[in-house]
Amino acid sequence: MKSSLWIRSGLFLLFLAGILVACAQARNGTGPLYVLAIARGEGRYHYVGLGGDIDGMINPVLTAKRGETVTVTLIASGQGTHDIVFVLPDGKEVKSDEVSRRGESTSVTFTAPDQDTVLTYYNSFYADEGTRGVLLVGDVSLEEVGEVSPTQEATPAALPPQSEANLIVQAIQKGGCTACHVIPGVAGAGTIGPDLSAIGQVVKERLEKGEYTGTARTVEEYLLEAIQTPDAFIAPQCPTGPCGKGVMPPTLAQLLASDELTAVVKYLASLPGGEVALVEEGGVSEVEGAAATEMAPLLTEEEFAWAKQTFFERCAGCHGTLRKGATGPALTPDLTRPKGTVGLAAIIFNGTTRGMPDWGKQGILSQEQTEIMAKFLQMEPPEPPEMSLEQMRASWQLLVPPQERPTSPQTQRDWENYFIVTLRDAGQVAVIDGNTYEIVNTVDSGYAVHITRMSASGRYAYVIGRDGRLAMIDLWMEKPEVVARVQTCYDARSVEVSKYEGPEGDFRDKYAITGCYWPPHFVILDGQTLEPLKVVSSRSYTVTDGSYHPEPRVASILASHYKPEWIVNVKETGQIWLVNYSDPLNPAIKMIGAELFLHDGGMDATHRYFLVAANQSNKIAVVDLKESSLMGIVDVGAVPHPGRGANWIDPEFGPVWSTPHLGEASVMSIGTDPEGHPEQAWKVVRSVELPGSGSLFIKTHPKSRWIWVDMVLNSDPVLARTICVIAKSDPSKVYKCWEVGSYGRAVHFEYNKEGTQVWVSLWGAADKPGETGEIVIYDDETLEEIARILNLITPTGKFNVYNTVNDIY
Ligand code: DHE
Repeated sequence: MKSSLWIRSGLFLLFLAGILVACAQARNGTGPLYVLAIARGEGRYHYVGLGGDIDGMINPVLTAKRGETVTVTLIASGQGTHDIVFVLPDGKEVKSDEVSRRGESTSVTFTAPDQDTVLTYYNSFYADEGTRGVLLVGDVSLEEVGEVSPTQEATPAALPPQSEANLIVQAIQKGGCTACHVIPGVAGAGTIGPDLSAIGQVVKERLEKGEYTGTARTVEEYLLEAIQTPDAFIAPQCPTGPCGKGVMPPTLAQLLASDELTAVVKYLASLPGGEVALVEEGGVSEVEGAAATEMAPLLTEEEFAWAKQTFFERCAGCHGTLRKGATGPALTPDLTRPKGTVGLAAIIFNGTTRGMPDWGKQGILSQEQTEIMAKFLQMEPPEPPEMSLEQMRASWQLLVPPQERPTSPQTQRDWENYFIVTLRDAGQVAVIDGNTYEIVNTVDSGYAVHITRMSASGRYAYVIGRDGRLAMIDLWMEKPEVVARVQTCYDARSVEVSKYEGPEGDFRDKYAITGCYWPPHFVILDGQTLEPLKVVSSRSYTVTDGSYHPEPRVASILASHYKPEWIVNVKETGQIWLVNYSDPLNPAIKMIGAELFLHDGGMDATHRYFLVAANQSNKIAVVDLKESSLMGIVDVGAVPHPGRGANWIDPEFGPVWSTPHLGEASVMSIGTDPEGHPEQAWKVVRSVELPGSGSLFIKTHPKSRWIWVDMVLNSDPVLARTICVIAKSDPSKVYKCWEVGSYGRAVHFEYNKEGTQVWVSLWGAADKPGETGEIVIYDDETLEEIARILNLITPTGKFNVYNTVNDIY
């Protein structure tokens, strides 16, 4: 299975190379063994080093001691016929066999001369194209190359110059700069920060016109300041609107050595114009990029298995299991290979301001692991398996059948004021008494629990893990326990229940539904037992150009109060499905075309309208649940992320629903009252600036004076643990911001049943005793801290029973 998959995905070459590199390692002591592959870039062939110090280098410089046995193995790419020829000092040549078929290999072995010298190697089929390099024997250095033999004269120009050009490209890739910017000569074209194609000229004009307000006097000083203290001056225009504070990571300068920093500044100052020199003289970045598009780096089987699992657990949520992108950008090899291992690893390590977590800085992935992941991302994505209804049934466990459960609440506690708190990295949820703050029970649920929703009566809590495992907890028990379990997919984010009661029937506590990322489907379950009843694929065609999408993931699901319907948001096709559950084995589905990348959303205060973020499209789609129709699509800021949003009455514009953003530092409010305030309906009526971007959640309560908002994914650790409140009476600005703790990230809010207290999670690290995480409880009236529930393992989402049942937010 594995080898056929590899061959299908074109990885046979890597497999072969892996064996050869392994052989090379096994031969240590008998002299160097180098592995070179053939790659094509800029319309020419090149040798590319595989493994060791020459990994990824174009026409690498090889070295050997005097008299050592040198073995060089060549692997064909499947295009053209190739060989490798070494020219000895006496003019004789050591020539390999020809190779042409993809993965075919040949080796040459010879004894290095017993003198300091330089040997040229070249490809006899493409000698004129610069497919050549050198082997340095003994103590000879690269600078001495050039006068040894006529064949070697041409060599230095074809080498990857250890020159400034190389340094610049590598430094820019190390900083992951092209993840956010366009920088000529370096692969990648980010659209978060300004396009730097002419930055030298732009800065010059900016300094002359007096637009600039920092302390720099020259273009170089300006650029250095922009890297070292990015917020000293904010450039006016970014590709998606005005540039924001706190977006460019201040840590970049620490990542670069001083010579790298100087080279990058000098290069940027030379733009436009300097880029020609970079590409032509160095010839490195484009060549490397082009070569890399045909060659993926190597991973051992163990590294591959680790990367595959880690990607699934940590990355697939945003980038898609097949890496076709959604909340995060697509990561298919055509896009990742030009960025190269260094560039990708830098992004993985440092994160980006558009919400990519800084896995390295957080200590979750080591430098070495980020590099393995960077290499994995340049390979074809392995396709995970499907899951049938029969397989789901096989996983189903009815631990306590309905007839054996209590018929009335067995607890004296106010169970409707329980909070079900996700303990993300423990794979558990804590049931916490909202009156006493006692942990009533901690129950095992799925891996990296995502959300909890309550049955319409509130009695049952349904907890979904990222691994698609669903656990159902009976809150009427003295000590709430899991009464049923099932796995409906391998990767899930959403669960909801049937809430409708009306002329079409009473469906309360009858059904549940899970929404899956992989396989892309939703599953209808018996709400009392979790028996899987029906699976429906979400594979379909996009609303934009009608193209087929193989992995349209099911994002948020909400239960309508108007009809026996679930609102199922299909991310990559941009369709909002209204799924009628009155006949769950034969569900009628109304497909409403909305916008690509639907993610999370909630209802307006009347529960008639549903607002959902099409996050990478920077839009909010609005559906009328009474009329089952699309009301509009509203342009908002970069990457809206409302959670379920926040409903409140704006003093000027009436009822509004608000969303913060991942990609910009703002909270935007949309009018939701088409009858009372028709002018404002489905338009952004207000935008409030936050101290930073990276916000995931917002919350309020009808009784509250405040709107609470986090900045959990901000790359600045202080902002990431800071929360802010906006006063409803003066919503033009943030009223107050403060740090929730001295470590971790502050994330997600929930009110108690009375609407008088706000719970905030401080999301720590599971392996840091004392800093694993806590819940901080505030008095909503005074904003004073009331209590802390300490030593919880990575608490994230919290769901109050009463508020979740009644959609209060
Ligand atoms: Fe979530 C809601 C998906 C990352 C905590 N998250 C949702 C929903 C979706 C979703 C589709 C809406 C469910 C619904 O209403 O039916 N989340 C995703 C992702 O794809 C993403 C971006 C990446 C991933 O790999 O999962 C992601 N989410 C996170 C986190 O990193 C958070 C902060 C911590 C965690 O659990 O990993 C996180 N998501 C939450 C929470 C909610 C949520 C707390 C529910 C908010 C609410 O109040 O309803």
